[in-house]
Amino acid sequence: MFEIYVNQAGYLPEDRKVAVICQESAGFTVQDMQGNVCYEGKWNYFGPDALSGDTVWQGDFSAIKKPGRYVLRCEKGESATFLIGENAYGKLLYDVLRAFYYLRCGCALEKEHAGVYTHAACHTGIAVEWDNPLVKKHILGGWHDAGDYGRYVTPGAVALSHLMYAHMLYPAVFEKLKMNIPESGNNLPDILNECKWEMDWIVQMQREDGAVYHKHTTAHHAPFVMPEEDTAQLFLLPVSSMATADFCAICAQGYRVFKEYDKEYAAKLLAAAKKAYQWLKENPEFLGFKNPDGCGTGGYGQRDDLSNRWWAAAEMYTATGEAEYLKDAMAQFETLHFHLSLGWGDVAGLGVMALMTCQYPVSEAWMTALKKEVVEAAEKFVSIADGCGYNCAMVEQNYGWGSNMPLMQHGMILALADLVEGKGRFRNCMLDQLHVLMGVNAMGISYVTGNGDYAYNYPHLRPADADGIDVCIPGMVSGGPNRRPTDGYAKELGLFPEGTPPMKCYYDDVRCYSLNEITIYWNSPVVFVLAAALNK
Ligand code: 9MR
Ligand code: ZN
Repeated sequence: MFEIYVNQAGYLPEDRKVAVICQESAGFTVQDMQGNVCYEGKWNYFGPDALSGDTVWQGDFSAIKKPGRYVLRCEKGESATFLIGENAYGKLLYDVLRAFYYLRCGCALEKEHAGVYTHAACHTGIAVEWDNPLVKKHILGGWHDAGDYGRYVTPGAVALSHLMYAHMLYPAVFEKLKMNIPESGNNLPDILNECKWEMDWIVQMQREDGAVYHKHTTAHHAPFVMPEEDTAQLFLLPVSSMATADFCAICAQGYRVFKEYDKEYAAKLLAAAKKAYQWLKENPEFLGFKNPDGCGTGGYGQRDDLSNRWWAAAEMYTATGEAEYLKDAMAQFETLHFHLSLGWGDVAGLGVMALMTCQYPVSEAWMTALKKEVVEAAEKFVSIADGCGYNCAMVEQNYGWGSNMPLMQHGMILALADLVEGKGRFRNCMLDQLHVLMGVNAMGISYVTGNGDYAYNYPHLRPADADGIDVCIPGMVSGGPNRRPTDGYAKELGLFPEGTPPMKCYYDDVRCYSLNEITIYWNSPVVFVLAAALNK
């Protein structure tokens, strides 16, 4: 634990750089690894900060632009070391993107690509329908969702969408990025190779009639064993309208992305999307999802499917330019309680991203209104961040299960606002959210494994525990602080006495799934924000 908090990955040379300390100190120096003083700075008193419970001083060292590895020091202590340079986020981006490779299901992870984190092929059995075991389907692939081994359609579609939009909006960042995955060197950028792994799984989740199974899991979460040892019967859980709508949206988006590289594959995705859309039209009522008796894997239930249907319509229009989809999208939009949300449940923000990238005509008044939503949300985040000693754009309610998701989604929205406006006025605030994730937070911790001198290391992630290797697989993003942990251990351990500030409701322990699990949709927005940061 360090006394001075910095982004433990580092900073791009031209960006703002602000460290935090929570005790009074005369001033600080920035030193290189030889101990040479490169800069002397002063702490500026920020004052008491509500959500961390800390009294905060900030120290600006933006003046240092020379590439190198540095550390901050003062008479009260020091910071983690960090990089300044164009490549400050190189390892981080590589690791958070490669996390998806480590989560691949249905194949072995070989030494050549996985290093020490190998395992044999997993979840290769034949799945049966939960309600009718006579219906059997051999579905293979996808990413494990999280600390558990399930494959779920709605979160899978959302993570895919974040990654594919990162590539679509910031292609230069990924052009030459080689990920050392089995497909590296073919004609696709590696980020799309990784996406294809999930896409190939998701298309198998569609039923003959166009509807889409909600999830592909065992009846209960496996014990903490390696994935290939989780050999319990696999099930296809009932179809839901959310899964069908998200499936439709992601296949339509996939069509746009893959048609540049593989027309046949893209056409297959569009056909699947159309079939799902047809089912949605014929089944306009909400078909939600609740775990049936005897099933205990993740629920991913929702109260309605309005945002999912709107995302689907928006992606279908953007993919095809057919007027009927736009008409549907506009009608769906009217029924929504619109939130610019990019999560596994409310996906309305992804519909906005579809229309923002649409080549076909969309009414100017409507586009103006949608863009205004983005810019106003970003302005709100700036004002929240200005009121926080850590420059964090989060309110108390955001500190729930997986709080690093709103943190990074706010970063995504700040990036989108800059795309909409083209003035760059939200860049600092967007980067601040990344800095929070990477160490400028009340725990002084990096929430990405293997990245930073003081990074968390014990996620609730089955293989990371079962492999017997103490150093965790790198690039895994923790769910992060949760002011109302629901797992037994957090309670049993008496971790957070009444009044613990939300930003401090965190503990690095494998047992604490409501504080320290990982998921694909907590990693994917980090990839997006990093791409925005690097796209200059
Ligand atoms: O990420 C989900 C979080 O927003 C919910 O509050 C929580 C409880 O319903 O579930 C989380 O999702 C979990 C999923 O159900 C199963 N795989 C692991 C997910 C992360 O903990
Ligand atoms: Zn598996």
